[in-house]
Amino acid sequence: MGKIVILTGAGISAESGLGTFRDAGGLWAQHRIEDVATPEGFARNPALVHEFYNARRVQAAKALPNAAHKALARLQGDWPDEVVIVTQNVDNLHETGGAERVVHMHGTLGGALCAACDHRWAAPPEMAVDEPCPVCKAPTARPDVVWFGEMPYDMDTIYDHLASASVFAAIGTSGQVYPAAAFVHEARMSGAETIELNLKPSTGASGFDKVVLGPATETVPHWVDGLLGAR
Ligand code: BJW
Repeated sequence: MGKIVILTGAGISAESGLGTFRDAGGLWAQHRIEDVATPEGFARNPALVHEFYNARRVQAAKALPNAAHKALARLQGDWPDEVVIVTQNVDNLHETGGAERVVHMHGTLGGALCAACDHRWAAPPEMAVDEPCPVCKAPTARPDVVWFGEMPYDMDTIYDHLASASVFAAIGTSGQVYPAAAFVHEARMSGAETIELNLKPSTGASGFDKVVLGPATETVPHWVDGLLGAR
């Protein structure tokens, strides 16, 4: 059997109505990355960055988990060994879909972070410029998400899991953002079987043992059924 490590990206939430970043008409077609997803952009224009994340927080709060999120939760509950879900997504659809342990390597829309003292707290639905940190009172509250140039969260834990994985799956991610894009190589070096599930082959598709194409709401439940049926 063995441990299964699953990396998810924006594609798994696309059929829940949340936009991806790099697909046609995606978030990066509407906003400049440098303006809304870097610490420098936040320093230049915090109002714009809060506006971007406030809108996404409202949209994410209305979204419902889809069949792919629910299938992964079922796998986590029924697989006899550990199933680790590492998501790059800042929504909470894995959790509302029933998953119990989720590593949010790029943070969450539900979190606020003090840029001065690193204190974290639950974000209000709308964050505002100059909102004070509840602990140090500095007016430096920001969304608790990981921007370009910042260190993603829980990297030591993730690399430990990759080193002991029997199966590694990447679902709905373009493979264009590091370090997540390199997880498949880490897992392969540890002897894991690797599989990509995506609408179309990602940038790193040739690095996987197997690639399954189609919408996540179809491919993921089918893949999970196969794993659980083969036990
Ligand atoms: C479907 C579907 C359906 C659609 N069914 N599928 C030069 C070389 C290498 C690296 C670097 C470099 N220069 C700079 C870097 C590092 C940089 C980086 O990677 N830059 C690249 C642009 C080159 N990375 C960083 O800065 C990271 N930090 C870092 O590296 O720290 C140092 C370090 C070193 C070593 C170890 C550890 C650390 C931080 C990256 C932070 C990314 N932040 C964002 C914003 C987060 C908050 C937010 O949500 O706003 O994270 S950017 C954005 O991209 C977001 C996503 O999580 C991330 C990945 O996107 P994702 O999920 O793959 O979405 P898309 O849109 O790209 O793809 C969607 C996919 O779904 C597609 O494949 C579709 O086909 C598919 N799809 N519908 C199935 N229905």
